[in-house]
Amino acid sequence: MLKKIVSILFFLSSSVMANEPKDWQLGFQKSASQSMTDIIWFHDYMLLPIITGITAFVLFLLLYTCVRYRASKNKVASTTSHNTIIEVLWTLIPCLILIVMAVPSFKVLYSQDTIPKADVTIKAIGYQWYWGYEYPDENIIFDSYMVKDEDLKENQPRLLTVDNEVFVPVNKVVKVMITANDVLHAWALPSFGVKRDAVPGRINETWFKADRTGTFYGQCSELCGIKHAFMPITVNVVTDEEYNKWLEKAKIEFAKEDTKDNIKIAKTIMEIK
Ligand SMILES: [Cu+2]
Repeated sequence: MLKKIVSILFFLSSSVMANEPKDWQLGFQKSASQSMTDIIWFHDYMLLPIITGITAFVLFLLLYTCVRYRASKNKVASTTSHNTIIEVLWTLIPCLILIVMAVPSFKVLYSQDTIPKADVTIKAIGYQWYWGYEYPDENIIFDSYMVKDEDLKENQPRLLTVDNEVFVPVNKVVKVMITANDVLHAWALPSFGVKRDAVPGRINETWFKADRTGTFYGQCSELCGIKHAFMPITVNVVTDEEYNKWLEKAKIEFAKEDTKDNIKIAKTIMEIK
């Protein structure tokens, strides 16, 4: 029994440090961006206290009514049907609570919606059932498939590991353009506080600025078909140096083939002009 409790406590405490979901986890994954830090603050210090307060208050009212107005003590039922003061209060107080909640909520919403000048731009394309990535400024394009259970290496999490991972530099604004090629998907990364629908024929944009290095895991978050659960997202946040090294390698390995043609076309257009 003691062993079980210790192991649960261990899971709960270790889950706080993880960049991936853990067994027995409660609450959010540890934040890796200002946006997620704000979301966690909003949840922990605003929503939770309000929800707890309202639940406790309603529970108290129910219990009080059950005891105070029980049938054995109230042979003749009250015929009261209106009370102006109470009706005004139960309209006004919830309104005030909503207004108080709206302030930090809109702050987070707007900060997510306003994309600062991007240092790195990546494009994520949802397919049934994997993600395709492009670095439009770097001429890089690759597909990212989930690694099957039998091919997993040590310490690689099941259902979250991919063959080709996304690399981004730490403390840099990363703009993510998100679209899909077949059905609706959603590109979501809990630690960055990012989740946007991938819609065919349309480009959605979001951004994040990771404030620490590490490997971060996310999943497709829009039910997209039979293998919806098997198109994970892996993002490696690395130092500038490591990122540049990766870029060099990736530009060769994942080069978009038509570069030369594009340059030729561009030159021809310039000449005509
Ligand atoms: Cu999907």
